[in-house]
Amino acid sequence: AAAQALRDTGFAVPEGAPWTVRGDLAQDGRVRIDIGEPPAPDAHQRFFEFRPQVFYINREVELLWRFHPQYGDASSSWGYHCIHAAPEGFRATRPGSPGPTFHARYGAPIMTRRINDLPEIGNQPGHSRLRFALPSTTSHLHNAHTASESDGYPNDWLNPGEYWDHHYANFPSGHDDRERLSTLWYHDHRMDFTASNVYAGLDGFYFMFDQPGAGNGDMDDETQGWRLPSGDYDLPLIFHDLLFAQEIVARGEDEKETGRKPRRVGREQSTRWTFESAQDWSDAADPARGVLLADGTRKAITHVGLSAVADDAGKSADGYDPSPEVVFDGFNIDGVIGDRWSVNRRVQPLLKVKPRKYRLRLLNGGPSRFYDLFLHATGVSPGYRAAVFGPESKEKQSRPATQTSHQMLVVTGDGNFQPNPVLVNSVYLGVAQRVDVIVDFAAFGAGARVYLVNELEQENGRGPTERRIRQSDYATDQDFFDANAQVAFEVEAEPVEDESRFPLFFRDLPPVDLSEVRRERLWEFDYDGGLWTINGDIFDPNRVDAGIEQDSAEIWTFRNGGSGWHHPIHSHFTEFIILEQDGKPFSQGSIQSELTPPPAAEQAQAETRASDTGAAARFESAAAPDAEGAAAPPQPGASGFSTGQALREAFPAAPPEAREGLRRRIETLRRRDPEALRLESAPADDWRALAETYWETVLKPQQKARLALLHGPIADDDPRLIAIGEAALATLERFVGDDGAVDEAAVMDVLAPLMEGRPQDIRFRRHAHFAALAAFLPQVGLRQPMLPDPARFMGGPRRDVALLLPNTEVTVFMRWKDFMGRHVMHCHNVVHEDYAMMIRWDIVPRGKGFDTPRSSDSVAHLGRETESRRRKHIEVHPPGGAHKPDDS
Ligand SMILES: [Cu+2]
Repeated sequence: AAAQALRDTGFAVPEGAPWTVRGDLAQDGRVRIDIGEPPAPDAHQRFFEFRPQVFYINREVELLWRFHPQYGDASSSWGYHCIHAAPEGFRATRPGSPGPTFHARYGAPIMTRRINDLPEIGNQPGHSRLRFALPSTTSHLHNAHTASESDGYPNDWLNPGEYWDHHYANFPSGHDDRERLSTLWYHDHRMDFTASNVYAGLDGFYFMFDQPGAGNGDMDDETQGWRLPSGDYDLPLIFHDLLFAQEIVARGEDEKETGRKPRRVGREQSTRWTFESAQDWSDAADPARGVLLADGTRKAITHVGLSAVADDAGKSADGYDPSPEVVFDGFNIDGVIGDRWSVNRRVQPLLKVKPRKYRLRLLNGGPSRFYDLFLHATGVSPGYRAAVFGPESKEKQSRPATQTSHQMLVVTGDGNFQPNPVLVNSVYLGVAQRVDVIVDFAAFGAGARVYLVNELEQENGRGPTERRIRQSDYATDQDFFDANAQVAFEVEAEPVEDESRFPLFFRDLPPVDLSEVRRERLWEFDYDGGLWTINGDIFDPNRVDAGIEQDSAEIWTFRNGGSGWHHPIHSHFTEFIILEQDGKPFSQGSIQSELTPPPAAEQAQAETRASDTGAAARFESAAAPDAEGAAAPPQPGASGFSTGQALREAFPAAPPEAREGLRRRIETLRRRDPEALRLESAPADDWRALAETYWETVLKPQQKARLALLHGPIADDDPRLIAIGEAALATLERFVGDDGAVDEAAVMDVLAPLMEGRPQDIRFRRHAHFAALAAFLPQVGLRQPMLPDPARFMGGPRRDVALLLPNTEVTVFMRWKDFMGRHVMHCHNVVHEDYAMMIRWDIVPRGKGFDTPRSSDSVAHLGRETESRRRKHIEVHPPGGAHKPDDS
């Protein structure tokens, strides 16, 4: 009857949908569950415009988990048990952590009923064995375009036995296709307990794909659209560092109660294991669990992780070896650092991979550690490095292969497709950041071991030291990998089909339109008396710190008031476009972002070239894709793009204010760093020779590697390679006068067609001129043509986490569309967040915005009563029988 009532209001309830069914779920009869009342359409903004087409029930459960073969059978963890509710019946994933990977699609809205089935806290049997976490939960889908009431607001928490409906409308902000996102993740966001609850296991991936027939795009199918590696070859990898207890007692019970002796298996006794003895988790994972496709079906995909020993803690724990429990120091306000590396909550797993391309979705799940990930390999086939990726310097060429990292092709940063793929040496991840890379394992050859190694030193929760962990500090390469690799891949011999491609273009970023800006705000992040503050205040859900007008944009500046702290800053609901860092402009063409403090040991050396280093590091990676495009225009057959159309889409006529903005940026650059646009140290008759040297030693190997990715092995005299060099040098000649100074008029002349929307007047592909400028100008002024540090990808120009390094500032542009209501901005070192480094901001009607904090009582927006959606569900009762541990 309830379902019929819903249908009468126009809600598309499928026949036999979950809210008409009660009884056993089709999961080997384990769980009988009553899922409560149908969802209430009027509790959701724009429900009828985005009617749910796919229904899930996601239970948060406590379970037994095997972190590592040497750590015993079953530690405690929290995770998810997800059920797809279809007219033809229920299908469930096996409980596990991370939770199931959602394969969502634009155009296919989802309704997920989240049920808190966690045990109560307490010491009695059957109560939670994770003493540090709080079984009170909310769930944030980071950084989806989701209405407030479904967004997992920190105060919208549930207690055990309650449920909450999350409506994921799955449409891009403002219906602008450039706003589309890709790799998202969901995680607990409970006020004051986010760090502990995520650490306990409450997180998972949510992928967004484009709908079939959308033309170009990310289709979840490597025969369509951009043809990225898909299905089995699209691997989610979530990084958590963990700390295990030194002493454990069987299933966390007190010795007093059980009379059993504690068994020591923790940190002191278990030495770090080695990859030589690694268990292959790819074989152990149950292929029939853990992935939810957009149409609600499950597909057999082998993922590491996602597989519990048993769920419903306390009901099925007998017979297991006592195992070390993860521990969490809830009173450490700096941040929590573990000494074991887990990927998908397996400690240093080994995965067997096919000799072909993979898309690796890298996610820093926190709570507090930063990563700088490099790809290393052992047992590589001869000829691999020269033919495919190429050493980026002669210095590296002379080192043993195992001591040279291999490049990765970045496709997304924080879920945003980059305008072009970017070839990088490392991927830097602040907490909550995601970067998707493509790695071709075929290139390494059968039997090769490929390691993803974190080389960023971090000793406490305050942030990384920025010192590189050096391979040469270890007695053997294997010691280095065992100590620092997060995950290892072993390349199998048997060839498989690989229909995936490396596209030349993805989509363009949404434009910055300063005419949309209604307000500018400054947020200063600091520390005060044991709490983390924003503008001097701690989080108060009843105080609204910013009133943002619906359908407007704002410019926010994040300022780090501390000299010893790193803060990865995240704001919900909409992406940042980074305008400036420390007052220096961030151009759309530059991919590298934050200016990284040079390693301490190299500080003195760096100071002598300080004015060049920043610019060089920023622009280095931008040069790779763009300079190549200068001579090798995109092939319509390869990418599906027509060049003219891509250019028209990329450069509509820019409004006068944008043109003015660009002019201002150039002026700012000149004012702040007068050397930036000059070649002062290059004698007029030498600059061309310096440029040629730089081409030969740095850019050419990079371009060769990039061409090789696209077209196969490339010879030194390949005409395409030569053309790139000539085009870049010609561009440089056009911009640089005989005296070595930049001809600003010439630069503006080249920029004009872009700003005025006359793409047909552009001789080279977009950004080619910028790239030549950016790559060459700083370089030819350097005495040493080598970069001090390999190019590192730190997230790109559009993202949802801004890395706020000590004593720095980041200025971003954001726009808010489509929904009203309350959200938060906070530090994503989630320990800092829990110690109050968060603000509430509300989207309010036009004309009702405000600058200074107000009481929430005085803020009118939709007036929806979120309390009304917190319902008690009737009962959940596991059948009682022990659930046998599976092979994992
Ligand atoms: Cu912080």
